[in-house]
Amino acid sequence: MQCDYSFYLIVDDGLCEPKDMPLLVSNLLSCGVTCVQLRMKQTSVSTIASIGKSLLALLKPKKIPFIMNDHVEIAADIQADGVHLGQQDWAYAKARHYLGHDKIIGLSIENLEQAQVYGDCDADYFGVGPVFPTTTKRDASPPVGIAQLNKIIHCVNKPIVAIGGINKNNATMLLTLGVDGLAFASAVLLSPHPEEEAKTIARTISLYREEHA
Ligand code: TZP
Ligand code: MG
Repeated sequence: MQCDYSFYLIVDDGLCEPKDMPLLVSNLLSCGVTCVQLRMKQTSVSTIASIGKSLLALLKPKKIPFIMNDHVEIAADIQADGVHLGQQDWAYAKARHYLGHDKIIGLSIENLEQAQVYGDCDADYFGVGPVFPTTTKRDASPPVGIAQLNKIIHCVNKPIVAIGGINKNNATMLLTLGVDGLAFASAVLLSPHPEEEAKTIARTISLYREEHA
């Protein structure tokens, strides 16, 4: 499935109450978000499935892909557009076999060695990070940093989404480096004005794209 990863919003239950997620996402639908991941680390499986269904119902009419973090079976059950898998989650080949080739599968890449190991697999994208320090992911590996991210970009032939500590101030620098997408969690979810923040981020990305079309 084709996906525009440029403004990849992560809706995380460490930053937003599950019951508030549908309204949050609904408010952000017209603010330039291009894909949405639901990341639930402290919520029951039944609630994850029901919030996932609600978000999917909002996103589908707007043709914004919905990606489920970790939970391959829930993703299949609710017909999400894809899953995002970390190094500790389902093995990539098992998830691909389970979901088939029509679904998006993203893999977390934490360093250059992992990029080299997984570089040839047919995952749809790599989520590389944390690029910068972040408190959103509690068990985050050491920050990748700009120099290592640059090496990863040059050794991998698939879309790269930068994740971890991304905000409107470092977005243009990362796009200039050559990433295809930017993942934002706290920058949007913890903003006092999430819609304004999302619009500013979307404008920053559009401006970069127009200047480099
Ligand atoms: N994986 C690597 S860093 C991260 C995840 C899920 C958290 C990103 O959140 P934030 O708030 O945008 O740094
Ligand atoms: Mg995971």
